[in-house]
Amino acid sequence: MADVQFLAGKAAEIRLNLLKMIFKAKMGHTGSSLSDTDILTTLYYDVMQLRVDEPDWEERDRFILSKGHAVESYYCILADMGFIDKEELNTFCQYQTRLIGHPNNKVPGIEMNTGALGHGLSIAVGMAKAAKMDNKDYRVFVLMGDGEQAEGSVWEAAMAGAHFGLDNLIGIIDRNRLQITGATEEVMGIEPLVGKWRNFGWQVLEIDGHNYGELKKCLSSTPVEEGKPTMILANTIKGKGVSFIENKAGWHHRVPSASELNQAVEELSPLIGVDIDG
Ligand SMILES: Cc1ncc(C[n+]2csc(CCOP(=O)(O)OP(=O)(O)O)c2C)c(N)n1
Repeated sequence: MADVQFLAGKAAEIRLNLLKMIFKAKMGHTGSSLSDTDILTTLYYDVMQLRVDEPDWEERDRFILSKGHAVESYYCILADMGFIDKEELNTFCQYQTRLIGHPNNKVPGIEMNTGALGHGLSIAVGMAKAAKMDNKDYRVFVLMGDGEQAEGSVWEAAMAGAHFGLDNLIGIIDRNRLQITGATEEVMGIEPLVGKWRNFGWQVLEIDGHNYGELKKCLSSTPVEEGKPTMILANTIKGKGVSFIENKAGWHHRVPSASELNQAVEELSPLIGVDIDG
């Protein structure tokens, strides 16, 4: 179990690493990755049962990054944990790299290729159903964007998850209220989101997606109700952690300049805890 201070320090380190990686590659989804860093950090360092030296361990919890464009936080966590070499982060988006701009399962620790929005939940439903059929205890976590809720296939999967009573399935929505071109509600209205998921037969929890205490408690206390899948609406800030990137749709896939990177380093460095390996 990781304490809250450890998670905060680790998340700051991941944010710093992903910004450096994007700066080097001259491409990436800056705002989207900073948005979900706290959720992924809590999942990977505190909640999920995994074996770094045995990525395909049969009993492992599964994770699907359905908002696959935000792959940078994911790669930086996998590298920090040891699934891949930290040096490999320098190859992000270069010719013939494994670390392309969206998750792919050639990378150890990644279950499934994603990037076209709206597919992750269907994949997760299949995995959770397979666990039930095989009498396995592992859980399946899937992270979606709030803009992604506009994809029709999300709702087919929502029906199936409830229909099959998949209480080993935990969806998380990174609810930063922005998508690629602007406010989610302006591009395609998705409210009332809580009511929609409840009416589709899911247990719905709403939390602060940057509060490690809330994330830890909520992500580890699933299933909330036997026979029902859980959907966690995590309220977040797109670009979280860097003042001039926060809450700006333009930073969805903007790359920081050298001086912007320096400013981000100044803001994030003090947050990296001394007990980083503890
Ligand atoms: C099927 C599909 N349509 C369009 C896109 C292009 N696209 C990439 S990211 C994005 C916005 C996603 O917004 P959101 O789900 O809110 O994620 P955020 O980055 O804000 O966390 C879009 C429309 C895509 N990847 N897949």
